[in-house]
Amino acid sequence: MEVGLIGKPNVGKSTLFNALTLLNVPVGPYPFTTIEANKGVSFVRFPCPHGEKGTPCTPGNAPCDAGTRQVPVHLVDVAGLVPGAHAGKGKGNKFLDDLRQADGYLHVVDLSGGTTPEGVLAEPGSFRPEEEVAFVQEELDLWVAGALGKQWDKASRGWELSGAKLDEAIAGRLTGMGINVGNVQHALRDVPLDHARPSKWTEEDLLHLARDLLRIARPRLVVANKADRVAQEALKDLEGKVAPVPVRATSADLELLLRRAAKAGLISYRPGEGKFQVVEGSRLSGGQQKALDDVGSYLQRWGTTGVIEALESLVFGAMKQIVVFPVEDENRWTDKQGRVLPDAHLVPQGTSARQLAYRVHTDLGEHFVRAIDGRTRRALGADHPLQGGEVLRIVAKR
Ligand SMILES: Nc1nc2c(ncn2[C@@H]2O[C@H](COP(=O)(O)OP(=O)(O)OP(=O)(O)O)[C@@H](O)[C@H]2O)c(=O)[nH]1
Ligand SMILES: [Mg+2]
Repeated sequence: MEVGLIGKPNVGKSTLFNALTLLNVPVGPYPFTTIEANKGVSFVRFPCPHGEKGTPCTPGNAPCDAGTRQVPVHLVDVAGLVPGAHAGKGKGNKFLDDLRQADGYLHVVDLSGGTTPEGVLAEPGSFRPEEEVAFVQEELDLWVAGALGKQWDKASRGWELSGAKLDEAIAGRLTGMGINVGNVQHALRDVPLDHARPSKWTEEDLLHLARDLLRIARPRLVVANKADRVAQEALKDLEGKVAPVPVRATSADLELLLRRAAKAGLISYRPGEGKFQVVEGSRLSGGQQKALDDVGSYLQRWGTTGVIEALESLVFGAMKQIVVFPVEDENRWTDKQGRVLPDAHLVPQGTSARQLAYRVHTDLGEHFVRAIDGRTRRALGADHPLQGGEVLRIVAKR
């Protein structure tokens, strides 16, 4: 699972990336600091079921922090996107190529309105964040419409003559973007078009279809960043204008500061908490003390920095992912080596037991016999839809 950080230049995508991964990629107060995409791993939180067993867990892929599993999510931070990017403006299509693998987007905007559409710093309040939401989305729509409509007349007449399946033919044009037949079928149901005569579809029709395909295949959440520079009314206003797309206010700058101070041992702080404590005996410089005071007053106004909540709302809300715990011993909840609850997997809601088996290992999927619920010990069939937090053993023929 990969999440793409998208948005116009200079809104704080790389700062957010650093805050979420604790990596150290360059950030700067001007457009196009990032050109080559940055990749890293972040975490979303999920309660660990080890307490039910009364034994500590032995995490492999997802560390357990005081009963909370940190489930990994891959992030990609790409170059900023300016109006006309789909046609090559700014860094053009480059960022689009880097986004092909992303399953969902955190769309970062400057809530303070202090950057031009090209990402040049301006007076706060001089630009409207909802306009960024609209133009960035439009660029993505045009990108997909471009791929969809390549030599459309010739191709669509060919399908009509050969009687090709429309959904498969269209999906075939978009596989490089990770859009599948199921997504196309869904979009074809939504958008009223004459399925027997695709050669009659207009450019506008193709744009509609592209727009719908992106909504289906790429859930997104608007990250209203630089919230430390504005009052809360700005968030309410933006929410009203971009609904039903979910919005979260963040200060990536302050979250980065907190996480780095915690890593340096100066403060104790857990991402997502509305407070931090200076570690006894840490010697803070005047500058550090002032920075932490500023964070404190921000937290009083906003509650938290909003950063981890933004990622979690995207993953668990918009992208509808759940966490499951495959084990090899349904009684002890261990793998073959005796490790307790070794793995936590993120899978889409509705994933079946057999689909999970395939994710763990192709062999396990192919030789799937049944699954066993680790709590009730009941057998679960191949089509059983997994539940969030489920602990289960997959039984396969040897
Ligand atoms: N006040 C404030 N400034 C921020 C925040 N997040 C980022 N910035 C600042 O915004 C500027 C741009 O940050 P970057 O992370 O480089 O932005 P970007 O979107 O990756 O920019 P490009 O790579 O050029 O597209 C830097 O000066 C950051 O310190 C925030 O939450 N609050
Ligand atoms: Mg950047």
